[in-house]
Amino acid sequence: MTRAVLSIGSNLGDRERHLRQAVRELGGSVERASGVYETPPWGDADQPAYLNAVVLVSDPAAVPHDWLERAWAAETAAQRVRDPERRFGPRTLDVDVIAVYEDGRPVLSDDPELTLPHPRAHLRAFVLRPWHDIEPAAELPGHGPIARLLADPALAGDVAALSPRPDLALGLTA
Ligand code: PH2
Ligand code: MG
Ligand code: MG
Repeated sequence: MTRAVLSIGSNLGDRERHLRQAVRELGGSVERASGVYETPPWGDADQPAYLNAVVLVSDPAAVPHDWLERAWAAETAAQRVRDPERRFGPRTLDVDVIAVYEDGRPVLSDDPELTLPHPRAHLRAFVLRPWHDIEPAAELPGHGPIARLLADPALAGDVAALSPRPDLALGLTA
């Protein structure tokens, strides 16, 4: 039995459709989807704004690596084209595995393909805020409660820059 926290984002094409498609691709494993936020691009500034959300998934049969494969499958289904020159560049759909729990315990991994928890999640307001909305008591393994991470003054500017988009619900919202 594994549970996972997935971050989904899109900043190319029909962004809302790509996020909805990600939820559809993840199918019956989806337990909850957060609301959608419009977020300024992190990393390369010269790209369009993102829509971001967080999805909680679980599957009695899935091993941790399965979530990475399902993330890639969803990205491929959204016709994502990878630009090896631009690691943080624009994309139709990005599905990142933020944390995985196996039988309730956090999975830690330094596999470069699937580093767990996600090595930059604690710095990303566009991950922490929607996750906190649907799981307020959650902890990011190794970093403590996400409520505390979100309250860090270093993140205040990024948190303030997130705009909720209640017009774009993905379904299964808490
Ligand atoms: N994803 C990136 C790079 N920058 N910025 C925002 N706001 N949201 C994202 O999902 C995002 C980003 C590469 O994964
Ligand atoms: Mg990403
Ligand atoms: Mg990614």
